[in-house]
Amino acid sequence: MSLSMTAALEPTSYVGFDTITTQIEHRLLKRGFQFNIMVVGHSGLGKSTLINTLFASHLIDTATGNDITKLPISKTTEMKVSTHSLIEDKVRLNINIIDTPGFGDQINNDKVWEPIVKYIKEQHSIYLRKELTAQRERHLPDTRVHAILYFLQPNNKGLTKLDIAALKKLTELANVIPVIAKSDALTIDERVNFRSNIQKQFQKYNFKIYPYDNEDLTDEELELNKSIRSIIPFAVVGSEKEIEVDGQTFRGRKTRWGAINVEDMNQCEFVYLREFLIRTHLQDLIESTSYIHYERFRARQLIALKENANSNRSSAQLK
Ligand SMILES: Nc1nc2c(ncn2[C@@H]2O[C@H](COP(=O)(O)OP(=O)(O)OP(=O)(O)O)[C@@H](O)[C@H]2O)c(=O)[nH]1
Ligand SMILES: [Mg+2]
Repeated sequence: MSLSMTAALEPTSYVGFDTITTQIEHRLLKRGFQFNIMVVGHSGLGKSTLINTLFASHLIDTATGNDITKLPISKTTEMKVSTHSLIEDKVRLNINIIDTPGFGDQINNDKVWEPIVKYIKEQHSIYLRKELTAQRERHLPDTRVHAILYFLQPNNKGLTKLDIAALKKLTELANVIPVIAKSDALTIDERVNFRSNIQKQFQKYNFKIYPYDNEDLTDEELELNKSIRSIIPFAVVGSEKEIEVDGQTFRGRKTRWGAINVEDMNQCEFVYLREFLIRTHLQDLIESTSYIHYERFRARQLIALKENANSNRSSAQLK
């Protein structure tokens, strides 16, 4: 029997299979979407604050800054996973936020990324075990880390040794999106310069920074990725507070140079980050985690299992 592709026919009367997209949509809407995002970087860079700014909700605790009356000061001291459900229109987004303690606080900062690496691998491993059981659940719960926001200090120099070591590990395991934290500390010119230095370092060390191109993408999507790559790392400013300037209130910060509106594209790149992360690449982040990072983990594990089984068998034969 041979299967041949023929030219597409248009039925003579309406059949209705064009509703399949709506049918899929209904099913997906019912189930909701799962997105797992992790923040990593040096201590006190506004990691927890940015997450709250991003989802416009107070999801996790942050340091309270000067306001020591509001104890306890919520510096992140251990890895914390919090689960939230947000609703917009008919879409339910379940978010797991993995907040990690800042680097640089420990006496020995040699391997501070190890618990983070361990967490990411563990989620892959949990998923794989679920996948390999004889009676699989219909929808496996997904805790795999879909995006890591990596915070760089606005030091106007470049990556620290710790950043280099951590980024090397993390970019091999997950989708890493670096941001320049607290960029209100830099002038616009300084940001441009700093970014270009960092981009050169990324190239030098050959870090695979998200987004990735692939053959499924259209020309427009490739073009979009290219323009995103040119502004990575995004220079962001986070704030949970509304401030009032000249009768206008907005989410922002007061700085030495005046007030910064985090939503204003001319003042910081927070809006670009949100656009990219949530409005254009949310699905791609989830898919690339599964197809690239998890797949690599899965292949390695299964090969190792097989080799183990083979060597057990041959040692049994030797006995
Ligand atoms: N100037 C400035 N301050 C910020 C920014 N984002 C957060 N902050 C402030 O920086 C302090 C630390 O913020 P957090 O969000 O707790 O920082 P973190 O990175 O989670 O800190 P650790 O959990 O201790 O690593 C708080 O006082 C924030 O208000 C920013 O973009 N610019
Ligand atoms: Mg924190």
